[in-house]
Amino acid sequence: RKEPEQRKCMNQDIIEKLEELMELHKAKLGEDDRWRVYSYSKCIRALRNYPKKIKSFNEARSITGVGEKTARKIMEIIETGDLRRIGYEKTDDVEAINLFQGIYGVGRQIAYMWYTNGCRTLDDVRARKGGIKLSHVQEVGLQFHDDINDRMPRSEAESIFNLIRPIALELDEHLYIDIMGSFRRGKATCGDIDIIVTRPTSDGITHAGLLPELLARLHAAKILTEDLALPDDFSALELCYRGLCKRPEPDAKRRRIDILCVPWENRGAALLYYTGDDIFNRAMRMKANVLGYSLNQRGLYGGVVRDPWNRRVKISEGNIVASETEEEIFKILGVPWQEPHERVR
Ligand code: DCP
Ligand code: MG
Ligand code: MN
Repeated sequence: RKEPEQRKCMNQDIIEKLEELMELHKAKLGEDDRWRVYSYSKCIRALRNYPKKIKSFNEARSITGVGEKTARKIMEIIETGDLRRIGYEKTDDVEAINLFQGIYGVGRQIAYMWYTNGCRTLDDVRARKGGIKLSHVQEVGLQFHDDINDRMPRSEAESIFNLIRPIALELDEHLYIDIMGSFRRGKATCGDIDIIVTRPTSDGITHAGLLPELLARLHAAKILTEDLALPDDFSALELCYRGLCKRPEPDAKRRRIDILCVPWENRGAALLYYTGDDIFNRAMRMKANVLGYSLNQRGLYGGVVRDPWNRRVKISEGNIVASETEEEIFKILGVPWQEPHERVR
């Protein structure tokens, strides 16, 4: 469902084959498959950054992250244009499991279980072959499988947003609402619509209570059609909704929609997080960590104390040093400002 990669590199043919193989291992459950996915992803990253077309085994082997077995695979791709291993790994379990994992709400474990119960196709799942049971979310995911796996043109995301915005502003004319994600990055197609909602607090009113009322109105307007995930606790400060929506035309497709409702003072960090892309976010978080900060969708935190034995564990959360604007966060991290469309890997 990800936007196809535009950027080409010197070893694109090799990367594509290794990615195909990696995807096959991703579908499997074994400990060794997990390890292979990790090692192929490292190798693919190294190949992306390698500036020359690889010509020999020794050259491939000299790249950090490329082991002996991978170097042999690289040579096979160079010499034959193919990788036989892909064929061996493409067993029917992998195909069925990949298919089932394409259903919203279905992970690897469930997909595997359905396979074990004899399901091979979506129709098998629809027929509940093997006596399998589906959660409500999986049922919705199955019913709208094709719609959900289709990316929408940017114009459709915009037109749905233009239906939502007036309804939101009618609820509270002071609220701030905008589209984030791939749309804000200027992509031609969007996998879903990511909406952020917040509200200035200068008159003493906050964003609290906005989301449930907005959801009720969007349901009443028949724009929201199915809920996939509601916040566990509507009194939390930061709320995230996932669902399906559609335009009013009878033949309109269901589209995935995410709505994030955040406190006004966290809006900059939320905008930054929700604009992405995910790889850019990872780079920003890493940069923050290196400088002794910690970055999440709520803000940039300073004075974080980490457990020296396990750097992932924070002994002290620290305190927010920036969260109101994206600009401040870039500035403190010493990262030159990047427009949303530039925020890609
Ligand atoms: N995000 C992230 N890490 C994740 C998931 C999301 O940092 N694991 C952030 C960055 C994403 C943004 O949230 O850009 C929106 O998430 P989406 O999954 O909707 O991704 P995009 O909007 O970027 O792409 P798509 O067009 O496929 O929806
Ligand atoms: Mg998105
Ligand atoms: Mn999303």
